[in-house]
Amino acid sequence: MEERLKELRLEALEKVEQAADLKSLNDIRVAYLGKKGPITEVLRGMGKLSAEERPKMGALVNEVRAEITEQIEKKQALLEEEAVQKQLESENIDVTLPGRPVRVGNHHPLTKVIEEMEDLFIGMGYQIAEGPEVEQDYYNFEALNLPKGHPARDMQDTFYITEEILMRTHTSPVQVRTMEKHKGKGPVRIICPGKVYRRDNDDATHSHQFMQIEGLVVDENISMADLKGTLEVFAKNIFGEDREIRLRPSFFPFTEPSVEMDISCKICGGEGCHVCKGTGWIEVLGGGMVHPRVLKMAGFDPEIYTGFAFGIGAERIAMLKYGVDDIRHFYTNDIRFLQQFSVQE
Ligand code: 2NL
Repeated sequence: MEERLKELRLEALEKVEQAADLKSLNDIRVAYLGKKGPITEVLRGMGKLSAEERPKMGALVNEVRAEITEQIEKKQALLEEEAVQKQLESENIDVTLPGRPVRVGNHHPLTKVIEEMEDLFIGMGYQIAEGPEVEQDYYNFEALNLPKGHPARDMQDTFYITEEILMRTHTSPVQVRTMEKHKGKGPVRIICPGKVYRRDNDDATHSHQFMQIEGLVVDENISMADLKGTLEVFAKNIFGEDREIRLRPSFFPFTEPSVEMDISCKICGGEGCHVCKGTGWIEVLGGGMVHPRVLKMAGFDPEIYTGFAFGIGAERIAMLKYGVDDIRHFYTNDIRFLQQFSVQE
């Protein structure tokens, strides 16, 4: 019996030693120490022993059982520790790795120049006014001194929806609507940015849809000098303090007198080059003193009030500012083009 116990001890300890995981270790515990195990069996056979042998054998059984239990517990602690270690390793995070970059987009170049111009005019006390892109003939033409049959209506080919409804060809109708709201009382100081539409064939310098910013000031004693000073501030702010401006006489049905403004060419400094076509000057916008008939139709007394207005093509400004040679780049959404206008500036 003693031999059998010693054998069991060796056998069990070796198996415990070799157990690879917690499950097999538990199987060993059940197999050797469980109710149906060999040690319990030995205990049961103790009844057959003599009174002298019984305590001796009892002590040995307890010793063997204690030793196996102890080794199982040690092994269990070891395997548990190993399992934790393994899990920690698999969940290890290298906090020194660089993060995945969050791709930040950027504003469209047209949005950028428009916001820049808005900021400038807001700083000079103007308000921003908006209005419908689908307009009535009256606000787009009639109220701007372009009655039906006027030859100047042919100057702008128009997308008509019905005989009386059209896609606005400029943002002037917003200005007319704003003047009406003022009910003949100044001052009015607004800029109107927005989409406008013309029946044009698209090419490098024409687009059937483009962005315009118009400005309008109506008050007592507004003169051409105010227009010139305002446009000079605009030109130097947007294109640089080193730029000169000049006004040339022009014609628009809604202003009298009318002017066009040029800025000095930065590429050649006035010498003449391909950008300014040899003149040293680049045309950037049109404007003038609001025609008295336009003031009158919008409810202002032209004997008391005068005003100036101007119209700027946002694409033209962006092309000059950023050196873009084809207006279609603004609308074809080539990401390589658009990404060149990201944060750094
Ligand atoms: C251009 C020229 C211009 C205006 C727009 C205007 C508006 C009202 C009254 C009088 Cl309500 N004038 N706007 C005046 C002169 C020129 O635009 O070449 N734009 C791209």
